[in-house]
Amino acid sequence: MPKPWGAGFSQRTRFSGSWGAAVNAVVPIMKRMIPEMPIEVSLPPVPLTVEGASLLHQMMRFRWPAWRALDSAARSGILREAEVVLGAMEKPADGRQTALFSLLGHKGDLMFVHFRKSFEELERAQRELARLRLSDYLEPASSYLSIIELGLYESSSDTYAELARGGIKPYSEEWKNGIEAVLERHRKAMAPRLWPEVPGAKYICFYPMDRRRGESKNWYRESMSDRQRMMKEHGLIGRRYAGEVRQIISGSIGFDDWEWGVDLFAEDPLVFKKLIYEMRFDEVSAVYALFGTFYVGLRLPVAQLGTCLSM
Ligand code: 76R
Repeated sequence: MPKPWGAGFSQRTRFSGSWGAAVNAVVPIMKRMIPEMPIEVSLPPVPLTVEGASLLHQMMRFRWPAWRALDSAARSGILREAEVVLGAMEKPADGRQTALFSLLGHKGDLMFVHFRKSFEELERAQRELARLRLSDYLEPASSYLSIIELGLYESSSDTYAELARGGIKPYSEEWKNGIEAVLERHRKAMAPRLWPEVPGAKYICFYPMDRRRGESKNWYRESMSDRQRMMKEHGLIGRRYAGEVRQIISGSIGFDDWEWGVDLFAEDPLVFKKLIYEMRFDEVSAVYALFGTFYVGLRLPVAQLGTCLSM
């Protein structure tokens, strides 16, 4: 009986070295098995990822002149309706939650951050918000669609190498089952990070970003071992801020205009500046990172919406 794929992967001992070492170990076997196939072709360049919550950020401008023109009874009626609906959406329920933020600057006034189980649920959340009378006073300024993603750079090479050692042809049914078994294990182990509540910190910093695909510097042409090394260094810098900042990385390739969304949550906004500044010197940011628009805001509990919009 062959052992089910994924069963042996928890022991990291056999491939505890670098990706390069793993490739060296695999080459002779691969040559014997599929001599016509160069190693770069046979081992996928894409890191394995596991995905969790579907995310929609909606940045809205508030129509102050129209709001101001209402009498106070009309305003409180609209607020009461909004508080009931948004109050229910704000309560975390099994991976579903909508949080409100009051944005600083001209890029928007309010940001709604929806965490849901699927795009279908996100679409419903978007409609629930649009149906509120309060929405007559909200004007979309921007939005961002993504899915929480954990990149498995550390273990992707081990997994690919282990399957290759077993003589399993890349992209075959057996290979796909092997990969799926490994991913399922990771999904279970990482469930709390894949389906988090919106962190309760006072401040949010959200921005989208790309990895550079330039003529001379192109992340997507770098070897797996180089990317793995750079991502490891990135993670080490990040970990120094572990107690001060919560980061949620969401993937948006195929969903939105940038490749990743970065959400940072902290009690002190200065931490955003320090962390992001320090990361600018890290190779993966210094050479390969391109950034979109930054949005910084304060958490706005729904119970305080009325005060925030009071005249
Ligand atoms: O998820 C993990 O904790 C594992 C290690 C890790 C990965 C895989 C990690 C750690 N990140 C990962 C992936 Mn990150 N991160 C950013 C930015 O401003 C910049 O220069 C970059 C924006 C910040 C501030 C940040 C913070 N990270 C990614 C990816 C996906 C890339 C890919 O897969 O190719 C991007 C785009 C990205 C960007 N990262 C951490 C942090 C912090 C604070 C950590 C440590 C978290 C912790 O250990 O608690």
